Amino acid sequence: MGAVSDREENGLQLGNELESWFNSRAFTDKKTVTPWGAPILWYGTYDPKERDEFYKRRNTVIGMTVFAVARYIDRFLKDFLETAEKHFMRGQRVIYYVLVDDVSRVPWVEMSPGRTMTVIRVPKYPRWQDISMMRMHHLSQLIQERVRSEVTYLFCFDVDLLFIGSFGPETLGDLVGQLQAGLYPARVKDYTYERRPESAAYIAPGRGDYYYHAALFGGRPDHVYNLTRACLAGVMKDKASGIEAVWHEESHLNRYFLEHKPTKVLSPEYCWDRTSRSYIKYPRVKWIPEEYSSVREN
Ligand code: UD2
Repeated sequence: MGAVSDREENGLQLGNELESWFNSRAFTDKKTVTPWGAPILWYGTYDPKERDEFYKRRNTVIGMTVFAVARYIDRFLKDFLETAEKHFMRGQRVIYYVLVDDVSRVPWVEMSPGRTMTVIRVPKYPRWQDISMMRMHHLSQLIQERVRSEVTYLFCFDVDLLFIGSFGPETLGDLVGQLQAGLYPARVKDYTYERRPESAAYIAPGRGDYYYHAALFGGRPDHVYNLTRACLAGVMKDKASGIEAVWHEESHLNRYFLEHKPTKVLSPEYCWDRTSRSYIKYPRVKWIPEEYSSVREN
């Protein structure tokens, strides 16, 4: 699909580009760079003013997808969108792609100038597991049909989240993964990867870098497209083999990121599970406490 990476676009190497606004030496008590040289973003690793200057010079449009199917529309969507309007890419051009099974129940949310919302109808699968996993199918279709020609970067979010702090353009990159708060830091052997070799999401013991969270991922549309296609292929292969990965599409996402390393990694501050930890200084998004019995239909 011929993407131009951040590095190629700027004519710079990753390290050089980051030196302009990313400080990899900000902390000694937490990792700021992955073993393959991608930045791990924490509050304090960048200067927001320099970051804003850096992105102002680019004509960037940021897309964001969120699915709300069945009871998730009434329970989560309004708060999610209202808090995103306060904190997600403030001052940037944003297109929200809201995927729902009932268009008539999408709440009205006032948008700031330069920000628009598009509502797309998706089917309601009978099982919540399929509602969650088949997002990979609908995402890949949406990227192919319109997102590729409409935005520069795309983020894909779960809906049972609230934005509580600035989620800004420092997070933009070719392929962006999020460290799952509950498994950071953790030993590789404790990551909850799919361990059954029959599954397409299988990761062998001893392998793995981090445990990534499927509640949020992103990148340039063509990279996100490749990710969604690969995860969907894994889900469908598993269905044909009569197996379902332990953490559904999240297991397939972890397998994908093992083989296609993210170029930018978001620390647990960017999707926080509300547990108090000394290294969480500035949470940006928090999960709403689980209410599975009241929101899931099976
Ligand atoms: C976790 C992950 C999620 C996914 C899932 C797979 C978190 C915060 N999220 O979510 O990314 O990997 O595990 O097991 O840990 N949805 C609906 N209607 C439904 C069911 C799901 O709209 O009836 C959508 C909605 O956008 C929701 C997402 O699918 O946020 C994931 O479902 P979930 O939040 O119920 O699953 P959860 O919290 O176990």
